[in-house]
Parts: sequence; C-alpha cells; structure tokens
Amino acid sequence: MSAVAFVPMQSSGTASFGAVKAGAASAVDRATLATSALPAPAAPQQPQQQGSSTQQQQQLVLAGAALGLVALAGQSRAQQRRARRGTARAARVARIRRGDGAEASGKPGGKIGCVGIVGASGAVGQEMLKCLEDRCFPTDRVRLFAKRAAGTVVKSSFGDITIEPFSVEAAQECEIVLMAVSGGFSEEFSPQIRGGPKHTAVIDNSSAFRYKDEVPLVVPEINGGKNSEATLIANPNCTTAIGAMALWPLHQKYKLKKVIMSTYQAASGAGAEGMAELEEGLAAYVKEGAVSKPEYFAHQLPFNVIPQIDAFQENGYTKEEMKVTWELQKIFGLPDDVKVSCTAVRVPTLRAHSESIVVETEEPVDPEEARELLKNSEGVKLVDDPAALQYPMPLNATGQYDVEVGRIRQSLIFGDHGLEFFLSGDQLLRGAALNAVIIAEQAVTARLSV
Ligand code: 2RA
Repeated sequence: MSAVAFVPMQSSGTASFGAVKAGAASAVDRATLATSALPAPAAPQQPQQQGSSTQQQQQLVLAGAALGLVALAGQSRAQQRRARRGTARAARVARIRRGDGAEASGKPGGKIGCVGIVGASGAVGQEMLKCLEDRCFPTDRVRLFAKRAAGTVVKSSFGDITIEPFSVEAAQECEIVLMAVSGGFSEEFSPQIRGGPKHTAVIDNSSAFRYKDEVPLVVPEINGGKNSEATLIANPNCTTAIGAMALWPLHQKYKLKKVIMSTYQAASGAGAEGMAELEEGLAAYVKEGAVSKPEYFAHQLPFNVIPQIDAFQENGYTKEEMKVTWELQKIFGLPDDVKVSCTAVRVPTLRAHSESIVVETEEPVDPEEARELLKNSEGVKLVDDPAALQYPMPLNATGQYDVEVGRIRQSLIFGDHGLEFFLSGDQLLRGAALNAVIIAEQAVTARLSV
C-alpha cells in the first residue's frame, strides 16, 4: 500500500554540491551536482589474480560489455526518471503555488513558516529536500544549511535556495529542523536547536539519541502520532526502518517471538563516498584489469561481499546488527523475551538495502493471509509472484517510497508458527529522508491542531 502525500489529519553521506556559488551564471541542477561531486578515481592496482593473458582479455571484454550494458540500462532508466521528474516537478510547483498541502489539512493557509535541513548537501540531506518537494510539504520556506556547500544556490519547487552556513540561531528560526549530520555534530547541536522562540522540533537522522529513554525513536506509521509534539525525535537506522515496515503488521496480527534477519546492504548506506568507491572500482576493473584499492570500505566491494558493517561489539555482533535488535525493541515496545538477531552484509549494489527475514510467531500464521495483510499495509508494496519471476529487488525498490516485500513462505523451521520472506527498500528514502519528512508532517499536524 502506497505511502501517501501529505495528509495531515492522518495519522546519511556527505556528498558535496560542488563549488557553484551564488551569483554564478545560474542556479544548479542537483543531480548534476551530486554526480560531479564524486571523488576522482583512485589509482588502479595491479591485477590481483594471475591467469593467461587470453583469459584475462576475455574476462575484460566480458566485464566491459556487461558494464556497458549496465550503463546503457542505467542511462535509459535515468532518462525515463528525468522525464518523469520533469512532469512531476511542474505539477508539484503548481500544487505548492496553489497551497494544496495546506488545503489537505482542512485549514486553508495551514502552513508553518520554515523547515530547515542541516547537512543539506549530503546524500540524505538532498533526499530530504526532494521528499519535501514531492510531498508538497506545507511550509512557506525551506532553509538549507551546510558547511562546504554554503553559498551554492539550489533550484527547488520552494524557489531558489542559497545554502547557508549553519548556526544555532539561524536553525532556531525554523519550526522544524531535519538533521542529516554525524552523531557527534547532532549530539552537540540538536539540544541547542530544539525549543527556543519557535518551539523548534529537531528530527535527527544520526544515532546520537536513538537509545536515550527520553527521546522517541519513531517510524511514523508505527509509533508516530503519540510522539509528534516532542522537540527532539530520533530517526531509526535505515536497516531497522525498512524491516520494520513489514514486521510491524505481522507483529500486530501474529505477535513476534523471534526475528532472524540477514541483510544485503547497498554501497549507498555508506553515503556518496561508498557509492563512488563501488562505481570507480568497477570502472578501474574494466579499464585496467584490476579493482582500485579500497579507501572507504575495509575491503574491495566490487565482486565481493563484506560481512561487517560498523564496529564489532564484545558479543561478536557488529553495531549495525545490534542497532536492529535495540531499535526494533524500542520502536515496537517488545518484551524482553522477544528475540531479534541480525547478520549485516555489505553487497556490491548501488542503492536500496535488502533483507531476508525469518520470524517465529505466537499465533499460527498462514502465508496467504500474511500476503493479504502486507498488501494492505501502509508503506509496503507486495511483490510476490514467483511464477512470473516477480519478487523484491533493490534495482526496483530504488527511488520508491514503499518497501517491496515478497518470497513469503511458511518457514521450514518454525512450521505453521513461522514465516520467511525477502524485502528491498530504498534506505535513503524509507530508511532516512522519507521517514524524517513523514515525522515532520505529523509534527506540523500537531502544531496546526493546537
Ligand atoms: C549502512 N545502515 O548501510 C548503514 C547506514 N546507516 O551503512
């Protein structure tokens, strides 16, 4: 079921924008900036594997051809997306000029004065602005804050926006501030921004406050409403948020007893640098016959998978894996005897995370009934027709608000009290920017209802 645009009565990365400054010939296209900001390719390594030169040449030709096809497919998809965006953008601008977001609230003119994005030039920050535009967020003004990109002019359906250097005072002029910054930055500044003359609500995408009892950790479709008046709200880790969309309806109906998750996480989870390293590593392989030396990831990502994301903990799990456990417990309010465990793996896809999930339930669960339940759940798109080769895949989930869920089957391990399924979700959207923007929509509703 699709996530809907703003209807108030209901209910990470550091890419630079580049160096185009205010006063330059024209404001810049964000997509161009994001691409042009990727770091230059690292020097190629010598070939790592020995083989006959004929074999190597054949491999190179095949890899080159494959990459060429991928590039062509990507190009035509990108062209289609650009064309769709052009039409959608014109409609969005018209809707914002008409004030449709406000009308949807049932309060003509029901907008807030300002929303700010801190860390606006990063991968998540850029997606936040797109979500605000796409959903006709009811605000008179959007302000963007970033250090290195300050001075850059960004064209948006809210008008041309000049990126400003961050200051607490400027952020406090906004009613809502979306933080797309590091944990350290957020830890220092979010408490200083929240409250103030505008009763500013900070929605933080970092892990700085997620595990603090006094700070709500929110997936808006699950536990949003009751927390929408808080002035500091934490966004969950993307891996948790994507999985939660499918697990919550199942928990409500069948009561989860055990959750065992294995993840297939895209390079984009590590931000624009991670995506660049994957693309450049593949390009170096085609050009030079060897993948360039990893600088961002601990190991080569092209042609590989890395079973480590974030630091190892004393119990042998990584922090990324423990985030899934801690955050599902907090968001769902799970009792201690419900166990959640995860193995998190980085895979060489560009964007959108996937998860294989096994659940044991208190109540008996029928796959067909679960399929129907998920089909009608908010933020979920059922893609489950194996006979037609239809199942969730990260390429298809990329750019989508909804999490694709499929491969639903009775668990061989837990029998009629268990299910196994697979999902793919765009972690920059559902797992970060979109989640934050829906929280912000709920905060606006709360404000306008007072
Ligand atoms: C990753 N989930 O994929 C992390 C980002 N928050 O690296």
